[in-house]
Amino acid sequence: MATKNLSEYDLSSVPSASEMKFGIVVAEWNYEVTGALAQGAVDTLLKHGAKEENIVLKHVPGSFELTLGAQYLAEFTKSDAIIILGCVIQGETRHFDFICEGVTQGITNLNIKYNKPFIFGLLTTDNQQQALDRAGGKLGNKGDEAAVTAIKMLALRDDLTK
Ligand code: DLZ
Repeated sequence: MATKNLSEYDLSSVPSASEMKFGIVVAEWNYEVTGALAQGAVDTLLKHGAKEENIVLKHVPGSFELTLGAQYLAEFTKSDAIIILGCVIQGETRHFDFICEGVTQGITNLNIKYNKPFIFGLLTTDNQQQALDRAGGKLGNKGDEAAVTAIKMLALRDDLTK
């Protein structure tokens, strides 16, 4: 995957997503950023063959709610993989640390509990400009990267279970 630009990758290394089903959960906080992440993720899934009807996109209020939102998608939809998109910007309170730690641990636990990919698409930045740079700006779009990661993880599952 890309290191310098989150949207740069070898197209030929991405399998077809035509038979895959995706859930996407997006935090409404910092929506200028998270909306762009979501658009990037959807566009990338479609680019690699995913069918529109196989993509379920839902919103939650803030990043702290992403874990439960992702669990709802796993429980109540037929999603094979869940893409989790949020943006936490460092402020003057310790909210930043609490939210980041909570979501990171929560997503890790979901991967194990459901034995399916829950993709970490949470931007954790010092300021809004750094976030915009990674949401379709000069450093690409982390939503694109998250979508490619979801496809690759499902392809790995398919390879090992065929
Ligand atoms: C409260 C809060 C703060 C201070 N900052 C952010 C942020 O930068 N990004 C984000 O997604 N959410 C933030 N929130 C909201 C929390 O994630 C959560 O929605 C509330 O604490 C309610 O549980």
